[in-house]
Amino acid sequence: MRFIHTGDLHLGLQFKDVNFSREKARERRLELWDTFERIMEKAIGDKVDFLFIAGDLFEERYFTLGDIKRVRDTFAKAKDVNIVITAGNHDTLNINSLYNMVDWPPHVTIFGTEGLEKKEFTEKNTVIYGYSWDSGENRRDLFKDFQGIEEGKINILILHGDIFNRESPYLPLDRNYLAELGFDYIGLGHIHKPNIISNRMAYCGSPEPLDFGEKGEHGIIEGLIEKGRTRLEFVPFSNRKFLEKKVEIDESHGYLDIIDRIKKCDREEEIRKNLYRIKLEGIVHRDLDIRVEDMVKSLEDEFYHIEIVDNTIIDYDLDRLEEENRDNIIGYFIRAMKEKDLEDSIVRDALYIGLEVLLKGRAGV
Ligand SMILES: [Mn+2]
Repeated sequence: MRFIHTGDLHLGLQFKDVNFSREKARERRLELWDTFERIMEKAIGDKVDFLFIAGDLFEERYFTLGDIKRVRDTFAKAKDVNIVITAGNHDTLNINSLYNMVDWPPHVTIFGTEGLEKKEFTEKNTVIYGYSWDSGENRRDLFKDFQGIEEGKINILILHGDIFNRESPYLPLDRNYLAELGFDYIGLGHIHKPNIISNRMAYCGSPEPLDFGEKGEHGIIEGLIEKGRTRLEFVPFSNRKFLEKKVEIDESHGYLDIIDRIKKCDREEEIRKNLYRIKLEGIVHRDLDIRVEDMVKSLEDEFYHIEIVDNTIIDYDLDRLEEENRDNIIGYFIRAMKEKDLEDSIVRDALYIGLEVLLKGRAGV
């Protein structure tokens, strides 16, 4: 039995947590749709038996009736794939939800909200257990009446929940307990970082990353269950990646040097495609004013998306500062630090950071 496991697509997301222009947010929303459609095409092309969607397929706050019809029509094309859905906390299933506004084709199964349910797929010799959320928070004990898996069949569990935090308001799950139940595969949603927990359990992660909290590769899980063995593979699938890069500078670098170093933080084709947060680190010459807005403007044509965080510290003119502040705390501080070893980079950093605080305090008086 072959399957694709996805979830946390968040179709319709507004990207309010990301520093996007309206146009870029719109473009990114279209990319979420594109990735959803590519996953469906892959499921059809690979002739998988099942496509599991482990919650947060869409953002109910922003989704429309037209949108859910588009989802239905996309599913309709994959008529030979059993599509199995458990709703999560962003696409909850209840009387008002869009899930209930359309008629789903027979090969689409949406789990109910009354507790853990079992669905049988006789021709695939497979039973699937699942549960859909009906509200935004959830601490249900889904397994209190669980009768155990069915011997001789492939047993699958699909859930949207949290195996990492027992105090989580988002369906806390006991990982060890789940692992001992004997499922051939447990497909999880909710945590957006893809994570193969064991050879029979995985978070698929968001196939298209949604913000700088979701850095690196994102994709889908492909699985094969054969003769009691489960094989899993994470397959990168996203259009773009969120990436964070540190760029080190020192007192010798001018504005153009810094721009140049930022441009070289990654390969050109990557820079044109991905979403970057650049962290400037190190010591900057005292005459150089780092204005990140200006730098972003200078780099906008090269990068698809760039944000710059300035973590640099200023290289002060120590002799002049000491002279000007002979009788106050700034002067005492410089002298005290000079008595330690200023060649030592830790001492120097401490000096510069301390001076920044002291000089800012003075400016505020
Ligand atoms: Mn989610």
